[in-house]
Amino acid sequence: MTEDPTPAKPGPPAPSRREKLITRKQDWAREGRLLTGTTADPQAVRLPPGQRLVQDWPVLDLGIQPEITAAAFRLDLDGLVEAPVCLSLADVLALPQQDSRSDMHCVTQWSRYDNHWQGVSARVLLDLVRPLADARHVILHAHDGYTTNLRLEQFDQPDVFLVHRWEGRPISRQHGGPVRVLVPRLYLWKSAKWVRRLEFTVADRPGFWEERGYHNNADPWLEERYG
Ligand SMILES: Nc1nc2c(c(=O)[nH]1)N[C@H]1C(S)=C(S)[C@@H](COP(=O)(O)O)O[C@H]1N2
Ligand SMILES: [Mo]
Repeated sequence: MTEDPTPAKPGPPAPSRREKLITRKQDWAREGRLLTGTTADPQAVRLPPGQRLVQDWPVLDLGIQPEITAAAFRLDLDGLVEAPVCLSLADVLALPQQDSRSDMHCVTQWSRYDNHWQGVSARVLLDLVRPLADARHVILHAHDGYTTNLRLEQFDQPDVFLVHRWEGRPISRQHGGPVRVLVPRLYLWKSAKWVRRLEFTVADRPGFWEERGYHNNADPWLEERYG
């Protein structure tokens, strides 16, 4: 027997972990995974339909976990605002701080109760930059290229924060430290980790998962997982 002298043609490169994760989550959206077909009243039911409680805090992202040092951290708030600002970490810490307790709900099914946060309320940020009358949306941009979109009234809520501490400790790099956004009454993909910019706009602009089959509004009690 002789060996075939022609080397095997190289196939397409194997999909990366990131591509696999994106494909899997797009498949879930197409299949309507986890949908129970029910809704619940958040005043009456703490655990949204189809969710399961966990004790630990899972890590979910696209696999790039940028290291943002305290010295390098900058957050731009700009677009349709009267007073755009670029905040350093010291600037963020010099704004009024608040403690908050809230639950988290991830579209991959886990929910985690009673997280203790410390940070700056979205309302403090709104008072600082003063959105113009035609501002309707806030686009969140992150250091890993991730984006997500909120309506201004979803951002303008008492439990929405720029957070830098969880359970009394600085938020770890894997969970989006030094500073991430927290929007606890929406699925957690709306809470950008490693936030870099909050852009106020007149037009809506679907973010990374919203463009890939995930719901624009993302209310867990209405099972707005996909759409
Ligand atoms: N910058 C950035 N923020 C992100 C993501 C991401 O990939 N990049 N993933 C989102 C998704 S899909 C989820 S479920 C939560 C997970 O946050 P955690 O890893 O702290 O649990 O972060 C959200 N924010
Ligand atoms: Mo997610």
